[in-house]
Order: sequence, then C-alpha cells, then structure tokens
Amino acid sequence: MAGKISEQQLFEQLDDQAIELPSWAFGNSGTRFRVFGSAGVPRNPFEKIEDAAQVHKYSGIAPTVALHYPWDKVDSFEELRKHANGLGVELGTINSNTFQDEEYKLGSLAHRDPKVRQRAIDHHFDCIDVMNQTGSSDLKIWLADGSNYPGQDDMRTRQDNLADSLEKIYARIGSNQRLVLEYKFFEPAFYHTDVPDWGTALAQVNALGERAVVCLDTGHHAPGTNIEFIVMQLLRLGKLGSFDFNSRFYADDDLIVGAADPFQLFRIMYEVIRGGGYGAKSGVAFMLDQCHNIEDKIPGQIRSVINVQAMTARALLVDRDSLDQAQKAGDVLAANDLFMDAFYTDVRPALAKWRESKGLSPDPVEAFNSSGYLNSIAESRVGGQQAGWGA
Ligand code: PSV
Ligand code: MN
Repeated sequence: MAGKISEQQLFEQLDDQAIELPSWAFGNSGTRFRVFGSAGVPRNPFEKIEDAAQVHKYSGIAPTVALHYPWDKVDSFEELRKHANGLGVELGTINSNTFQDEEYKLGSLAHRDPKVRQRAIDHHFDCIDVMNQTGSSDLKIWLADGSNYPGQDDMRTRQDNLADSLEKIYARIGSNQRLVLEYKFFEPAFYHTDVPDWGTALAQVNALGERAVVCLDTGHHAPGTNIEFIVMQLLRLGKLGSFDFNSRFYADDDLIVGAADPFQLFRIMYEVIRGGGYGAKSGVAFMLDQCHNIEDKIPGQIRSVINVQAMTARALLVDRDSLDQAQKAGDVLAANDLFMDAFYTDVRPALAKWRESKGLSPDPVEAFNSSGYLNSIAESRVGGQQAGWGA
C-alpha cells in the first residue's frame, strides 16, 4: 500500500521501467489493401536494431528489442547481439512464427497431422537455439491456428494436440527461460481460434509448469472487454508473463499504445502496480507489438514508449492508502474521485524533469526529429530490399 508519493519517489519508480520494442515495427507494414514504403526503412535486422537503439537513446526506457523468427534470421546471432550491445541495447524476446508457411494452412501446433505438428515443434526448437545465442529468456508463441467454419475440424482434438505440442516445446526450454503463450480471439481464423482467450492460455500454461506464462496483447480482445480485470487475475495467479501493447479501435489495429484509449492504459497500469507486476524484478515483460503504416516509425515508437511511461506515472500517483480507506468505507464517489484525480494529473512537466535528470532531452520526439537521423538513413540506405512485415 502507498499513499500519495513524492516527486522523488515517482522518479525512483520510473527508473525501474523498461519497455521492449518489436523489431518489426521498424519495417514496412500496411493492410491487405496497401503497404506504403518509406525512405530509409531498414533492409535487415542489423538496421532494425540501429533504429530501435534511437528510441532508447531519446526515451531512456527502451533497452531491449524483440525479434521475430525467421523474419529476423541472420547468419550470426552472436554478431547481431554484439551489434545491439554496441548500440546500447540488448536482444529480448524471441517470437516464433508458424503462420506464413503453406504447410500451416490448417494450423500448426494444433494441426490434425502429426507431421505438421512436428514441423511446428521443430521450428520452436530452432527458436530456442536462437535464444541460447541471443541470451533471450522468453519464447513467445502466438498461433494462427483455428478454423473458419463450424464443423470444419474437431476443436477438442485440436486442444489436446496443442497441449501435447506445447509440452514438447516446454521440455526443451532452459531453466532460466520461459514459454509465453499469447491469446487472440479471432483472426486469421474467423470461426474458432485454438488459443482465443486468457482462460485457455492459462489452462494450457498451467498444465506445463512454472516457467510457462501468459502474454496479454491489448489488441486481442472483443470490444468492451475489461482488460484490467484480466491483468488483475493473471497477476493474482502468478501467470502474467508479458504484455504486447498497442491500441485498437476496431480489431487488431496495432496502433500506437495509448492512442485510442489512454484511460484504459492507465487502468491497466494501475492493476499492474497494484498487483506487483511493475518493475524489473516483477517478472512481467512490457513489450510493444505495433506497426506504423502511415506515420514515421522511429518517432512512432518513441511516442509509444512515452505514452506507456505517462500512464504509468499517473497510475503511480494514485493515493492507494486513501483509496483503500474510501473503498472500505463504501464511499463510492470518493473512491472513484481518488482514482480519477490521478488519471487527470498532467505528468508531462514531471516526466520532462525526469528526462533532464538523466541527461535526456525533455521532448524526445522533438529531439529525435531535429537530430537529422531520418534524413541520414534516407540517404544512406539506398538499394537492397526494405524489410517488411514478413521479413
Ligand atoms: C498476432 O496478431 C500478433 O499479436 C502476435 O504477437 C504476432 O507475433 C504479432 O502480432 C506479429 O505482428
Ligand atoms: Mn501480439
């Protein structure tokens, strides 16, 4: 429990925040209608890391980069790791990919054909080999598995297949590594998805063991879902492993986190803090999972981490002692007022001060924009194939 905290205490708490960036946010992306390219987009994972390092350089809170495999396949992960370290960042979560091969048309780890399942399991073994070279501790699994039509496949058998496949992957991860299972209620499968919700993800990871946890992607819920309730419950059960942060208006929009509903982000961060999920030692990893289809990608990522930091700061300002008293007294309006008071606090001046105390610019987006980096990559990254969602 904590009362209203001082600026000094707020700053100390903010020092404990780290947000992981997705390598794929720096490549071209779009919709099934059009992918708009832009000058200077990375042509390989090394250049993606260079761009990610810019986000950390100006924000001070994004020290790691998640990779997607095989999109980020390189000849030497040792080299990629050195490259990252030289730029002041580290390699983080390895995201597996069983959603783009012909063989996975009807699924991967839950497929009815044992040969396809084995192929998908082997892919995860490859991911674990990569983790051992990159020093990554989390293997994140999101599956496109599911069906489009009622009766198309047997949901129960697929669930059993999935459990069996996950068990084999779990048996392979190291004692300092985790298996993180991400759920999504639909898409690309439109009728049923094999890991549609937190309940299914939880049941599957519970069957595996302690080092299997759940990833909550904020874009993967039906409209109106009380996401902070799920955060509370997974933390309560010790099974919240990580976040994929982004914003949605309609479906899995992958927009800038905090852009669509900053209040929801505040409520989520409040439950994170309340439930012991905040800080380096908590075991909860905070990642972005976003695409920047029409805006500049690097400032888009800087804006994103700042949005998370801002709603974290507001959530840290909730006077929890007074809130607890109001709740116990059944004072509905006072409790709600205390909560909203923190949400309505403008933390921008405090965050600017926090940045200055770290030798950073008070306005990271402006500092980045005036650094000339975008022009320099537009001029130097000529030729080759720009990275896109999928490579
Ligand atoms: C699926 O929609 C997802 O959220 C998973 O995390 C994938 O790995 C990622 O998007 C790809 O962008
Ligand atoms: Mn995700």
